[in-house]
Amino acid sequence: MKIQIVRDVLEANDQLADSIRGEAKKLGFTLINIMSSPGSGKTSLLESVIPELKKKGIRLAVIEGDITTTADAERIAILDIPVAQINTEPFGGDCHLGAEVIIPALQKFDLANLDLVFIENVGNLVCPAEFDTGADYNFVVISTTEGEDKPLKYPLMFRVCDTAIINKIDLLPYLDIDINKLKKNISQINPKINLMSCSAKTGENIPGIAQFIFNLVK
Ligand SMILES: Nc1nc2c(ncn2[C@@H]2O[C@H](COP(=O)(O)OP(=O)(O)OP(=O)(O)O)[C@@H](O)[C@H]2O)c(=O)[nH]1
Ligand SMILES: [Mg+2]
Repeated sequence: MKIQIVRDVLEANDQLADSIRGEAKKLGFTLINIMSSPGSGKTSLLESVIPELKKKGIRLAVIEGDITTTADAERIAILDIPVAQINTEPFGGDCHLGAEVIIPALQKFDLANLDLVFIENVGNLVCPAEFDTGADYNFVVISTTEGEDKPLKYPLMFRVCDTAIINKIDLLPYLDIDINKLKKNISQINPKINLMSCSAKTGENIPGIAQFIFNLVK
């Protein structure tokens, strides 16, 4: 008898993540995983970008990941799209979403009739970067209030992401941050990353970000 040993948790996660990407390809939907520190504006970005995507005819749904509460899911449900909440507290309060929790969340949706599913990961700039969710694209949101040095101090997040969105640019007049230095630090960690900036509050550059996401949809 041959016994297969799964070498580690990350290897098991990677296998599940690949199966999610295979299913998304087969069914024809795109999966985008949005990560950031707590409070950088992931939900706010979704709230501003989703109406634009709906206007373009995109059929979408959102998976919300939080340690506890359904607060973000309730904010998204107002936009009249399907939303599934994952709370990690019942299984140890994980600070990230692994592929094994994305699978049952996806099963709550009518996937054959969706073009795009967003994952809002647990607010954390470290752990979510280590676990492949099965997403086709990974986005990091970083707000102007976090300082220029975060890409250098938390490099893995910026390495695994295809796209970085600098949010809260409406606050620039009130902050000491040098946005060009922040952009330079992001590009230093990942020269290939797509770099955009916006204000989810005022709507500045939101149409451009919606168009960018529209172009990623299969
Ligand atoms: N001034 C300003 N405030 C913003 C902007 N985007 C979000 N906020 C505020 O920042 C706070 C956090 O925003 P959320 O969208 O809840 O952030 P989040 O990343 O989803 O937070 P978690 O899910 O808890 O990690 C809220 O008070 C928002 O109103 C922005 O562009 N400008
Ligand atoms: Mg949120």
